[in-house]
Amino acid sequence: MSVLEKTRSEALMGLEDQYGAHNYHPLPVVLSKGEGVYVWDVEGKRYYDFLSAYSAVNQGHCHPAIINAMIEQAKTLTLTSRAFYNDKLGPYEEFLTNYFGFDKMLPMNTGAEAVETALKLCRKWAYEVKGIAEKQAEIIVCEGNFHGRTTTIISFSNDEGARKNFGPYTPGFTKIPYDDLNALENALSSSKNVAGFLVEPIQGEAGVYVPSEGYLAKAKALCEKYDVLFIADEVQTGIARTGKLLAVDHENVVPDILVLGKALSGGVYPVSAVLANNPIMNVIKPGQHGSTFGGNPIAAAVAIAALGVVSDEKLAENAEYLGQIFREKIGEYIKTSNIATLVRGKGLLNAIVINDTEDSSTAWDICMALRDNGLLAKPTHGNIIRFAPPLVMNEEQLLDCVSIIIRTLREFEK
Ligand code: IF1
Repeated sequence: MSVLEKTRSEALMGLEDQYGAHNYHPLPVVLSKGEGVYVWDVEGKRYYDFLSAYSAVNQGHCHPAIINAMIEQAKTLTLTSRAFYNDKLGPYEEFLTNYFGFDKMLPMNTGAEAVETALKLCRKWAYEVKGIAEKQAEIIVCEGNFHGRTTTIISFSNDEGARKNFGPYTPGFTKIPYDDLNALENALSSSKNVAGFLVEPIQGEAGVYVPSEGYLAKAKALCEKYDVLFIADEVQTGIARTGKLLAVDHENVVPDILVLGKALSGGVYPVSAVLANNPIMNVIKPGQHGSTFGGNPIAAAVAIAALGVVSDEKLAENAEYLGQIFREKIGEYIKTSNIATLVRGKGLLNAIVINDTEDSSTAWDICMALRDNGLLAKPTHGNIIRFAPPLVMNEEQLLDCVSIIIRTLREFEK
């Protein structure tokens, strides 16, 4: 790396520092190219990407089938708004609802917008179908949740960083511990006004926290018992990440409302969607919800191509297979390690717990060393590192990555 080139990285980080809001603290690496499981920095150094843009790039960077679909559509028609029909939205809606097995979908752009859509849909259903009295609807959420950054969504977060001084907060949410069926049944039975239960099948931000086996299926059954909508936020866990198309598929759960984002577009374009059956989706009438960009022709073309890649390249099966190997190999290493204490996850959504306190910088320091060794990952807390490579990885690449990770962790053995 020449002195001149090094200055380029620093100059670019300096621009962000000077002209950009300081709402992030990125790992110091400036990327300028991506292909498959790899990204390159401006100095030309290649890395394995073990974040996949928080599980948006499941199909790998710049997948040609998705990029071509986007380019072709971009040359033809980009945006009509929903004031008019366009020739891509209907076929996309048909494709998506068949793909996931629901009557209808509602297209949005970002994950947070899709979560907001699900919450609005749930409340409206509660008043108009379930018969809850005006303004009384409650939605149960879980401690440690992450569902996005809007004022309503952060109202029910318990991450102080995400919440503090952004109030007043939106009422109507009841928080219960995650992975606790007794708490769920208590909350369901103690009020007639419960409209929905919003849950991540695996809590990502909390540190890839996988609930006990059977939790999701039993939670769904409880929701049915109390006539409450089970809302699955699969923005991060969906689209093959955990070794099934959806994480709820591991327990054969069909949510009442399914929330998708991120890898719905392969990370190429902001595309999100909410899926539900007619008795729920039909409560939304013209003028009651929408978005300028939601359902635009580029998004439609990109999402169809992105889901095509998931099926054609059997990404769920690959994630399942490689995830087993990852946890087995890292698990073996952990037996003899005093720096790593635990590996957990499903498919290729995994985390390693580091033997230090939550407020330590050890996980960050390890991520810096991983960067130097050619692999990019990000801590989710001071002592947890998330490992989520693109699902197009092959076994040889995964084993190479495992050896980089173990070699790096060994540098931190005391
Ligand atoms: C950031 C975390 C991941 C999500 C679930 C909705 C959304 C997300 C389950 C909102 C978004 C992101 C956003 C990103 C960090 C990231 C994240 F660490 F914060 F928790 F992935 F693990 N539901 N998750 O995970 O989707 O509006 O962002 O499209 O920088 O905030 P969005």
